[in-house]
Amino acid sequence: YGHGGAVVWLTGLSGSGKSTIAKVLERRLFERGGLPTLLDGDTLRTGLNADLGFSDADRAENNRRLAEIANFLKHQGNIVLVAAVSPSATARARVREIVGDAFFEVHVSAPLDVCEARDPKGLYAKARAGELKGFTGIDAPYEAPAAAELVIETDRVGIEAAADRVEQVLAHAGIL
Ligand code: GGZ
Repeated sequence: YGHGGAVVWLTGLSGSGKSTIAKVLERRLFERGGLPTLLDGDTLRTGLNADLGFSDADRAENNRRLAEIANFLKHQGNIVLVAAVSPSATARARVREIVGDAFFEVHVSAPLDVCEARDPKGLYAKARAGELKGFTGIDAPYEAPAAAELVIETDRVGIEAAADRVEQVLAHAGIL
C-alpha cells in the first residue's frame, strides 16, 4: 500500500468483543512502532456523531462518517481500528467503497445468547424489558457479512488469539 495505512473494520453485535479486541490491537500496534488509531462507534456518538440515533438512516450516516475519517487517517499512514456494530450490509458495502484499498472487514461473531449473557452495559436487559427500542439482535436486524476478510468467533477464540489473527491478516497483506 505504500505508507502503511490501513483500515480494520470490526463489525458485530453489541457485546461480541469488538472494542476489547480493538484495544488489544491498538496497544500491540503501538508497541511495534505503528500508528494505531481507534475509532469506537459508541465513543464517537458522544461528540462528532451526537446528532445521530439508531434508525437505519442514522446508523448508515454514522458508518459513513466513520469510514470517511478512517480513510482520511489511513492516507496519513495510520492503521485505523474501527469498532462499530454496523449491522447493515448495504451501509458496510458503502464503507468498503469509501475506504478503497487496504480495507479489512472483520466479523467479530458470537451467538446472540452469548452476547446477551455478557451484557457488559446492561443494554440487552433493557432491550428485553422494552426500555430500549430497536436494539440490534433483539428488535433490529444484524446482517452478517458474506465475505469478510476475517471472521473471529469470540465464543471459541480468546481476545489475545483474536488479536493474533488480525495481525496475521495485516502481515499477510504486507501492512505489518
Ligand atoms: C445497538 C446500541 C443501541 C441500539 C445503544 N442498537 O455495546 P455497545 O453499546 O458499547 O455498542 C453499541 C453501540 C452501537 O453504536 P455503533 O455506533 O457501533 O452502532 S451502529 O454501527 O449501528 O451505528 C451499544 C450502544 O451503542 N447502543 N443503543 N439500539 N447498539
